Amino acid sequence: MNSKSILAGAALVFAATAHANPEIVPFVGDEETRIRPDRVYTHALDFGKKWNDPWVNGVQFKSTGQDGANDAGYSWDGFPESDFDFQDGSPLISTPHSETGIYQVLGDFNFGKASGSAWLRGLTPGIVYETRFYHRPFSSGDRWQTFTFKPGGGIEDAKRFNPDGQLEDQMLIYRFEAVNADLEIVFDSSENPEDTYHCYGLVNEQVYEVAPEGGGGTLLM
Ligand SMILES: [Ca+2]
Repeated sequence: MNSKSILAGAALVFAATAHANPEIVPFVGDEETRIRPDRVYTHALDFGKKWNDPWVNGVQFKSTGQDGANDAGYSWDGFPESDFDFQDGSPLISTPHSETGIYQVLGDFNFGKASGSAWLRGLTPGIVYETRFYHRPFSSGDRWQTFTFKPGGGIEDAKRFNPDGQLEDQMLIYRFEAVNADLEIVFDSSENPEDTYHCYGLVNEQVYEVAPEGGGGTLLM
């Protein structure tokens, strides 16, 4: 089987394989966030207190502390507690200076969780979701982190990454089929314990609806 055949097969059987390796993808501005108003978001969270409920591409984020719930019945808890706001005039290193959209999401963050778990709750088993953490470089030093995503069923998918290792904004993307109602994300900053993850904002998007009779479902492109 050549590589194209493997890729095609992977797409067809994704509902059965259920999860993919987390990946880091650079992005520039709202247009590359992959956020779209025609998608279903169980969570669209903005951490930090400077900006209140910002909008990105027609999707409104909910400003929050370490835990909370939204009107759609989804909740979250265990996220970093301390908040930090960039002061007016503080440059965003790599984001276009629109002062709207993802600029606001990246204008404040929570931090201080060196280790331990956070959860996105209320998911529907059998539905495939994509969680995306949005972050930006904060300094020129190292900020090595490892996130381990645990959607249930003993599945653990880890990604080691350094948000400060480049001059570009990045997304940490994890696609998975929900096994339980909760996605657990284990934070680990032990490589740089003084430089914990800066949690700016995230979404959890429904990307693939699995048919109840195993008929393949509907891929939402
Ligand atoms: Ca934020």
